[in-house]
Amino acid sequence: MYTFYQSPGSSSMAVHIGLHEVGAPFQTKRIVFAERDKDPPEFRSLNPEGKVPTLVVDGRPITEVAACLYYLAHTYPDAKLFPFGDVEASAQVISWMSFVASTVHPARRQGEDHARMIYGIADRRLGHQTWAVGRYSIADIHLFRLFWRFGRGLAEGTAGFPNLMRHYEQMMQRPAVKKTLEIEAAEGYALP
Ligand SMILES: N[C@@H](CCC(=O)N[C@@H](CS)C(=O)NCC(=O)O)C(=O)O
Repeated sequence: MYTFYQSPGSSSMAVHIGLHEVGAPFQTKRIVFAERDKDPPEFRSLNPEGKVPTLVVDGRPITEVAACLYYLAHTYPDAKLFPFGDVEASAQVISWMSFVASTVHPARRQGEDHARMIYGIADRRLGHQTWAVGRYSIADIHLFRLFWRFGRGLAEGTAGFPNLMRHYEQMMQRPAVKKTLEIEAAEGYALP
């Protein structure tokens, strides 16, 4: 049983989707950004940065969306969330997740114009492919969560990102995504 530190609507949503995709047993501990003094007392020793997601496996924390998703994909290979055995496709998954974490994630804080420019790059990079890398993978989960969040804060809407919109609609059909959104919406999003 994993312990999953999360906050509805935040980066941890990607890992929440991953947990449902693989069917792993987990218990949730919620971090409320508006009440950081109420963080569980053990949280900072597990993740000194104090960020979600933090996934605890046998007492040991895994932090960062990419690492948590990588762990789940490799621990539950039957879920087929990673292109095992294909080195080039594996490198592409890592490339996408690095791009999402280092370039796409921070974009929104630099203003809508900058964010639209970065999401334009992501849109062109995705192109007409159904999934980021040949077939569905953890890269799609990571990309989806950022676009989901981006779309909510946009004054000008998501027009101009046809490939990301198509990807978003495909993701919204997945049972693990539906289940995660249902649970997190019921908890109440605290959008960072
Ligand atoms: N690079 C991290 C980013 C995680 C992150 O920024 N989490 C935010 C929520 S979206 C957080 O926990 N913020 C709380 C804080 O900064 O104190 C990842 O990919 O997991």
